[in-house]
Amino acid sequence: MARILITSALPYINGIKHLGNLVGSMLPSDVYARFQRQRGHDVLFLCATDEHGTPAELAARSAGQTVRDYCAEQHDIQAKAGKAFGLSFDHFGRSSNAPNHQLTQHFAKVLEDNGLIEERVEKQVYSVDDQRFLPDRYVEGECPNCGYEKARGDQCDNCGRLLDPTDLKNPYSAISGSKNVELRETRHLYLLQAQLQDEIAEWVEAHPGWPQLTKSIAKKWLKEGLRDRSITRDLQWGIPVAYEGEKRAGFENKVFYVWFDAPIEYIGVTQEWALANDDVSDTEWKRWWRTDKGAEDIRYVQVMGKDNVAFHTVSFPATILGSREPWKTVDTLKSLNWLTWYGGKFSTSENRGIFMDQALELLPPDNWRWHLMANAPESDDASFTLEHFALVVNKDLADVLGNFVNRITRFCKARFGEEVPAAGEYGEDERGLIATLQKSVSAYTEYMEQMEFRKAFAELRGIWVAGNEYLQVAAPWTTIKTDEAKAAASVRCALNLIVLFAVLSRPVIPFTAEKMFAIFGLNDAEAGWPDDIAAALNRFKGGEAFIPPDVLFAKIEDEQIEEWRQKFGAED
Ligand code: B3M
Ligand code: ZN
Repeated sequence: MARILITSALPYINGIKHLGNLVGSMLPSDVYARFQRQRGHDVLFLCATDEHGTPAELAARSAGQTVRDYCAEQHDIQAKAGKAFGLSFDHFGRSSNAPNHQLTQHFAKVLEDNGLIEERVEKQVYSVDDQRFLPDRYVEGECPNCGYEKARGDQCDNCGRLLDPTDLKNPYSAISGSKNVELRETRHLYLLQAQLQDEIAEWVEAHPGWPQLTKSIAKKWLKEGLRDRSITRDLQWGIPVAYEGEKRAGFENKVFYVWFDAPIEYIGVTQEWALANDDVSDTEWKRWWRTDKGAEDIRYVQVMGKDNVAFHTVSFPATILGSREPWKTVDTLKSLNWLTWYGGKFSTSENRGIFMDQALELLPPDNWRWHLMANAPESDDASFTLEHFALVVNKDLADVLGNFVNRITRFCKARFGEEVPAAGEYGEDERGLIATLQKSVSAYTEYMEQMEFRKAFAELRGIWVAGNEYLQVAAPWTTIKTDEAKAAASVRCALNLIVLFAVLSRPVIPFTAEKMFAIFGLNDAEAGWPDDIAAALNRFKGGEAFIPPDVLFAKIEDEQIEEWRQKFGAED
């Protein structure tokens, strides 16, 4: 049994997440965590809301709430949506909670002790009318790259270029719209990343097994050369620049930059999890994070969208390695491309795309989970369309899996009663099926281990199809006329297949798996992972009671697609 720590990138607090965010980190990490738990490993799966920075302040302002209330409310909304989607976090924390404050201040202190932090005076945009500095998104203006007029201080939404607020032409305040802005000197802490270049390059080299996308992004940043970066901001909301309770002189009105504290929350949420389990000893969370306290044999897996990779392969390692303390670093870093909405951006303000809460008003979570994972944006960006979604749900879930389960349970009930039939022996057809499944289950398992989700779920779909093909050939509805024992054996085999399918499908469609187990009065929590397919298909020997389920998956009709297209801004 291995110990596996899994973290999903932390969803930002400024509103409920869309399907693209979901499949970018939270859902694939959940599927993987569920898989590894079923394999019998000791899994700790964590996530939290990322709550600091200017987007949180701006969103709170436009909602007419204090940022503290706004974050508390949005955290609960996201926690509830995650739960409804079956995201099986062992804890869902908040980057604004106390553990992250202590840890972030601790890291800054040791980095400074190690000579890796320096105060520098720089020029920042200051709004005379608002009487404050305008960091990051608090300032907007014309993009120096493409000329877009509403570029934000940290990034241009039109061309994607990362910006510094001082780069903008004709800048104005995002708070008041005032153009009465000027450059003023302000003091900030800089993390001297350039000094860590070789060390981080070496650390990246030590992970040859990272997926291609992860490696290429890390290498691109290293090649450009690491630049020292400012880790403080002139803001109120955030983690105060203080060491051991004392605010740092000259930094009373400043906080740490959100991208400095957000990854540290991976450690913070581990403490939150321990505290939520009444563990105040500091031993348990350290067993997952400190290599001098039992974490040396942890396998640490991070999952994130591609835009977050640089922060996890370069910036966060700079914090961790620069601390010169024995912290655990990531072993496997799975990154995903974008899921687009009909080739474009999901957008709340422009009403384009489906968000997590809306999705669940339309259909149960497993429909989304299956489609998103079976079509995950792994090798490239992928476009979500309602037409393709309906096609996949109708074919894979309704016609293949759902139909198999309904057909065989109903047939058995009608001809043999609500009990697994005991008569007959497995023959040629069953042996052939077992041999086929033995191969495809091991391929499926291997792809899941590698977190190659598209390939894994193509394999799983193939397993369901093999079940249908078996039933087509064994045709108990025909054989029953001439050889009742043979028909009984194939019905028994097919009923056993339902449980095998439930076990294998559970990481991706847990709610449906639970229903499939319930057909036989089984508890899904006892699901392990099958090594021996012959044994799995001999689980029920006959006499076990069952209850045919209601239809597992309803088909999506054309009228529904049309209605949703209108409602969610679909365009070809
Ligand atoms: N909050 C993802 C985003 O909003 C960002 C991830 C933080 S992971 C430490 O783009
Ligand atoms: Zn631009």
